[in-house]
Amino acid sequence: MKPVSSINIGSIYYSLSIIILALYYLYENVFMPVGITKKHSMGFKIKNIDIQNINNIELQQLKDLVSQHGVVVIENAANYLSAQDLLLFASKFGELIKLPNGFGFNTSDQFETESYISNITNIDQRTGLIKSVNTAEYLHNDGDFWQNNYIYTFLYGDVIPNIGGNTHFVDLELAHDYLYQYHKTDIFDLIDDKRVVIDVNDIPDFEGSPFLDEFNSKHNVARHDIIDKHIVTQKPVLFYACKFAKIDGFTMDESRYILDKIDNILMNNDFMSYQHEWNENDLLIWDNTRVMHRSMGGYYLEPRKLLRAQSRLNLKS
Ligand SMILES: O=C(O)CCC(=O)C(=O)O
Ligand SMILES: [Fe+2]
Repeated sequence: MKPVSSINIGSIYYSLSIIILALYYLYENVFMPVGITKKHSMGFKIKNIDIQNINNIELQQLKDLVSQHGVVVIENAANYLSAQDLLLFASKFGELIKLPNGFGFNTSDQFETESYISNITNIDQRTGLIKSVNTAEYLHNDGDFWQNNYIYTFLYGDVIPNIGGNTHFVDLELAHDYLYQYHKTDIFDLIDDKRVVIDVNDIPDFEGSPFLDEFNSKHNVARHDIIDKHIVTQKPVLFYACKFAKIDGFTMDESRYILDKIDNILMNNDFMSYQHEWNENDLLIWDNTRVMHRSMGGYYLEPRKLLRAQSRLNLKS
């Protein structure tokens, strides 16, 4: 007869493996819709990387991680990252992108009309007072008005509120797969060969900015395939910019109807989402052709300040 203790250990192992198998089954079959496979998790976390002295090999590894995971989180990126440090880092990925100040966000320098850095904040840069903001609280892709929209955003956590203030991301590869699998006739087939049309002149906060004159002299209205192929992964991805966009060939009402439907699906499917809970000194890097994002608000009058830079990678023609 076996000693009592070995029987117990054996049965504990057995029970544990049953529980693990059951949890895995639940994850794959209940939380993940049938037929959809999660390849990589968004919000892939990296620690201990000296971003101020990054070498070319590490840089390439980071780019690959961003393409695969959509969003990469560098935790405790530095003791403190200044706007200049952030720009230097972002410039190593590609060409820095200048934007008009305004856009609901405060500029780093109130006298500049354009800058490479945006302060995503509710702190009035002149008075220091906190104001209520709800900018960017809907799913969108930064830089959608550029035809060449292969743009990375770099967002650094400077002042983090005690409540709320998370950033929500949606994986556009999984979103594509889900629409294809579960909404083939009512949605996917309607948008399969369609493009969204994005006109920079429609952005209210850019109105009157000299940026527009320069932009209009060099660029046309941007048109993006709604069902696209990612430049690096070569996997199909969804791209609709935001639910307010116009679809080529559809009226504004028709566009709104279909994009609302898609947006609701993306907003209500946790398996394709990642919600980033900010810590001070986090640095997020995301690929705007791979994920959508939005501010989740909910920080009321708690101070919040994130520093943002953008750069365009030079793979797309
Ligand atoms: O405030 C946030 O969480 C996101 C802001 C945003 O959309 C951006 O930085 O592009
Ligand atoms: Fe954004």
